[in-house]
Amino acid sequence: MAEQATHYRICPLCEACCGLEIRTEGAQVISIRGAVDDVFSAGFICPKGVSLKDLHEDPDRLRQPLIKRDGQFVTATWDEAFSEIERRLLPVIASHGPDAVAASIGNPAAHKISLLAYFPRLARALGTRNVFSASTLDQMPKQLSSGLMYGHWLSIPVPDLPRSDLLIILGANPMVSNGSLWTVPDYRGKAKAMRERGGRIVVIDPRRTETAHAADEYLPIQPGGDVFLLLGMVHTLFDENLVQLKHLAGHVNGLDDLRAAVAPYSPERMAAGAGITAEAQRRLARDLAATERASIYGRIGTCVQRFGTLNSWLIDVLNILTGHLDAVGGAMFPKAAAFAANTVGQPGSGRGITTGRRASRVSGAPEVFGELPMNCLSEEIETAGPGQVRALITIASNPVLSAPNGQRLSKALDSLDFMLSLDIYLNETSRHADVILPGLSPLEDLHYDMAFPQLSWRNHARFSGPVFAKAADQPEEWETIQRLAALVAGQDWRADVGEMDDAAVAAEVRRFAGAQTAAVLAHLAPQRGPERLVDLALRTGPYGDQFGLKPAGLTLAQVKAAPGGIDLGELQPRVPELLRTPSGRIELAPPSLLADLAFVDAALEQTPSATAMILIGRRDMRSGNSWMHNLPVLAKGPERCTLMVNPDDAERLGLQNGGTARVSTALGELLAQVAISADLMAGVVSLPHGWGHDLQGSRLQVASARPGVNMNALLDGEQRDPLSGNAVLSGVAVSVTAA
Ligand SMILES: Nc1nc2c(c(=O)[nH]1)N[C@H]1C(S)=C(S)[C@@H](COP(=O)(O)OP(=O)(O)OC[C@H]3O[C@@H](n4cnc5c(=O)[nH]c(N)nc54)[C@H](O)[C@@H]3O)O[C@H]1N2
Ligand SMILES: Nc1nc2c(c(=O)[nH]1)N[C@H]1C(S)=C(S)[C@@H](COP(=O)(O)OP(=O)(O)OC[C@H]3O[C@@H](n4cnc5c(=O)[nH]c(N)nc54)[C@H](O)[C@@H]3O)O[C@H]1N2
Ligand code: SF4
Ligand SMILES: [Mo]
Repeated sequence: MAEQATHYRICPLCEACCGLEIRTEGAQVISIRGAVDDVFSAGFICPKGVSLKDLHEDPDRLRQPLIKRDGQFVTATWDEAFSEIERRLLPVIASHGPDAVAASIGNPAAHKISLLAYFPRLARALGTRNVFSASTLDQMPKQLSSGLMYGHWLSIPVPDLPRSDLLIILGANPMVSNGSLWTVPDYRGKAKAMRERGGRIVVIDPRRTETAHAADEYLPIQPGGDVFLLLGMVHTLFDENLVQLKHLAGHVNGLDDLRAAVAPYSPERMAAGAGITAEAQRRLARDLAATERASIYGRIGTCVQRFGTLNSWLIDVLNILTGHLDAVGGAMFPKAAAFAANTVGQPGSGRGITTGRRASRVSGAPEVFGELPMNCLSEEIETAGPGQVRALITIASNPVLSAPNGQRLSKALDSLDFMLSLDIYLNETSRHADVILPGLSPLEDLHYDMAFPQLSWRNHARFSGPVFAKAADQPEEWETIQRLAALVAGQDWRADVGEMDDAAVAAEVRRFAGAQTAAVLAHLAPQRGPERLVDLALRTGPYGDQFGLKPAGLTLAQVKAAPGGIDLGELQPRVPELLRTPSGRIELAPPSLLADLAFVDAALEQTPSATAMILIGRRDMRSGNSWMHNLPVLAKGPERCTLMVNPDDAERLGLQNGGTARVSTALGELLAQVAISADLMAGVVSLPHGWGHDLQGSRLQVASARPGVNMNALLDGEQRDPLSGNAVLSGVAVSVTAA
């Protein structure tokens, strides 16, 4: 009989980062459960966690490199694949320069230290301005507003739910998404406990979501109307003398500028645009001000809009003006054990952030956080001239489905001189590649979250090792990226990859350790790869042992020795220590944001079309963006790619429950199954994203059997928030008829 074992493993499938207990017998997974002893997630798991078994076993998951020969993919050795990349990619760089190669990095990279920690090395080696990521389909507005206000891109406050008495949720559905820019496993349980002790949750959303059903109050909002609501609320705080900075007094700049800027936006003037009465706006502002432990939290619904950055800013402004930012029970800043820029350098002030250090070639979109808007990728490939993108590297990125107008991108990808995908599937995007290099199964990979402890409901440090050994000849993804970095830099990619890593780490350590470099490296030996980076970051981090200077401090060895992780306690106030603005204060009125208000005035003048329906997005518990529909345990059950329609609209439009609707825009049309639901506000329809698995050339047996439709095929890709470059993915006018 094969040997049985129990493993601890952090789930990489969403931001909740649950600790899982995985029981195995030989090479088989017998069970996957929430790890009860996990200090952070305490036994929580969702259906996706269980699907790690299916993912590990999925026959479609790539285990060997593929090379396209005469239009057909054939399996290849790693050496053959790298030789092909060398043969095809280097001439592009040699003839057309670094900007001719673009890179697109996708959502799973945020969950994989192998990708997240090593991608910067590849980007640097490429030296291209054309770096794109899922961030501009998602949270870039929040990162920009946080950067402008607090001085770093990842200083993002999260609700301190366990100690809160009022939480206002705007454009987020944590009951289904399991939280975003807020790492909060078991939101449901935490919300229930909070309400049982007298706390209140208010949800504002165009759809009465699962989160709204488990809240005390639900308010429908006009899609895209958030900026009006938020301005009306901020206006109310000044108008009714409710501003109380409390502990933040002396730590903010720009209060008078802010007061003047919001003066024109009375709730009465905002009501029509928001679809929320002036009285309700005022009451929300008063409740927030009058409740001692409270906060407002907004997520993707507030970001994927024209005014995403203004929304993200105004949400924090509300928390600041009511004294709830950085206060117990309010919106607080986590203090991560490793990798957080807001824990390094001089506490209390810094260089702040800059944007627009370069611009995209075709549209002139400014660089934000080192990236250009994903919406610009197609035009950069299509438009001839110096700097034209002729080669693309995608890394865990599926923009053909996840970005607007994937049909246009598909055509553009076919015109490239060379395309390389680092991906575990042959799917809608990677089918366009000339070479595909697969990563490991999550069960063969180690795990340490670089990003999410900076967004977590509680401070902690956790690590998990591989459950199964990987195949001997398959590289870890950091090795693949490190080797690629050498290749594009014109170095010998056949050299020892561990030594390449040694050289890169030595250079990084030298930058802060100077003469101590050798001593620091000796402390970290013999570790390599991500483990060495984690140990370095933990030990030099805010709880670290500082290589022996603080003997009780954290090391990776200690974290490894605690299978359920190490708890680092409740969130603590961090202002001014966390600030990295040049002023050393919170910037309440960044000029670029105030300037954007002029466009709010223009938007107020617009009259909505009387006939169009407004399309919004939706997430489903059993999905993860565009790539988990191939896992049988998630794919079973009723059709989930449905068009939700309010009963009155359905009657008016002649739509039947279970019938088919034709949804169209100038760009295209699709046919979707109708699901009539009183949860949706009148005039609004909802479709999930990440579907449309019927494109030729993919290898997704399960997903292609029930492909669903791609809502992003209706979006033109020209609409974005000009400040952050984020795409508009919700609140788009469509025509809906019975089919
Ligand atoms: N099960 C599952 N979980 C996931 C994912 C998944 O695909 N499936 N994806 C993961 C990812 S990558 C992310 S970024 C997170 C996102 O996490 P959340 O932000 O919680 O995601 P959504 O469920 O899309 O919630 C967005 C809400 O905004 C609402 N909305 C749409 N338009 C507007 C608007 O104009 N104004 C307002 N106020 N609300 C609006 C929608 O109705 C929806 O309820 O989820 C993560 N978790
Ligand atoms: N209309 C609409 N569109 C949206 C959204 C929306 O709400 N509405 N949400 C947006 C959001 S929030 C996001 S984050 C983006 C996500 O969009 P993307 O960043 O494109 O991410 P996914 O769709 O999750 O696709 C992930 C890709 O990574 C591959 N992959 C999975 N695991 C691994 C691995 O371990 N290694 C490698 N190398 N590859 C792997 C998968 O096969 C897949 O090709 O979608 C956005 N698109
Ligand atoms: S909530 Fe997210 S992290 Fe937790 S088990 Fe589900 S997919 Fe994994
Ligand atoms: Mo996302």
